[in-house]
Amino acid sequence: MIKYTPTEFLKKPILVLVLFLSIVSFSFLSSFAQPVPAEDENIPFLVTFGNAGLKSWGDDDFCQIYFLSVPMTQKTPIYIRVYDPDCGGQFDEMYGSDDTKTKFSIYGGIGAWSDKDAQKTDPIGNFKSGTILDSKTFGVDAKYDNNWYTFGPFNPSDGEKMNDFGVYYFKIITQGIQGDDGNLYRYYFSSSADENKRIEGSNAFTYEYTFRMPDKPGSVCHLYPYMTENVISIQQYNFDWDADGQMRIVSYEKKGELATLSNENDWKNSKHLIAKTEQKSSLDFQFVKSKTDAKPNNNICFYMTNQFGEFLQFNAIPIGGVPKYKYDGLINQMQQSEKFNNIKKSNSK
Ligand SMILES: [Ca+2]
Ligand SMILES: [Ca+2]
Ligand SMILES: [Ca+2]
Ligand SMILES: [Ca+2]
Repeated sequence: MIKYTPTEFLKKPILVLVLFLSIVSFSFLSSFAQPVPAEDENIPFLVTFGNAGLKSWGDDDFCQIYFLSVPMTQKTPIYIRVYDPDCGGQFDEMYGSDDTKTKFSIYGGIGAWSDKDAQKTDPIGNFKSGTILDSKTFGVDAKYDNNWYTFGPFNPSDGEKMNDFGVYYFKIITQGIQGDDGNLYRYYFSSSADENKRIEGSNAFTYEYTFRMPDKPGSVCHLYPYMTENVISIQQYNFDWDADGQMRIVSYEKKGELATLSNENDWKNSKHLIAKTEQKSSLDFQFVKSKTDAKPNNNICFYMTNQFGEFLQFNAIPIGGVPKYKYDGLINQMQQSEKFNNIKKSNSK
């Protein structure tokens, strides 16, 4: 038998506690990391085509708009990092010559978000509202192929001040201004210029997603629209799904309510009722890729409105956490206890 001195014995539980706490804090940190799309969404890339692209390739308007919220408590500069901003080389969806130019523009100041035109899904009217802070156009560029470009530093107060929410909002507009190719890219909103470090308490959201589905059959992607307390029904709109499986809604009340699907180069929509118990939480809107007839390179657009026709926000980090169907925990518990009872029975034989 191993014998411990009293101090060694004391150290043991402390070590275990330290280990436990570091695991907990690591998983806490990683779940709050800020890649966009977020890890939980399981979306490999955002996509924006050049404005000469065919809509049947899956981008309806050659424009993607994102907002970044930075808490007022953030005192050090922030950076907006783009992975693979070029269009060519790895990842991108090329047709004919490499002729596509993609413009990334960062906005802050008054109106960046609060202008109503900024909160719509079509790039019309004054959607470039606010103050432009920086902008860069990328074509084919080996330097940024499979690599990061960093915008910034920006002072948090360069964003639009939202006193009610205690945050500053930044807007990132990505537009395909030339060519017909699909630019695939991702963001990371960082507190560091040359590495991906989360900005504590920040989040990112958009009103319309244009993204690439994973190629792997059976993959599930997730979007997390937030249901405010006045939402009693939603209408989901999807474009160019290409008969690539199913879309379903999971929430406290819904175990996988099916949504109406688009096919090639069309929009489809369906209405879904929202119960009181689903308000003030996020929905888990799932895109379930076909297992038997998976479509490669599938790009889709997606947005959602409430019963007033207002566009809903999709948050990279779901507000209130990832929603779960009300009986799922219970079913799990029942299965666990059944397993336990079976083990007990077989042991007692
Ligand atoms: Ca590339
Ligand atoms: Ca081309
Ligand atoms: Ca790219
Ligand atoms: Ca498509």
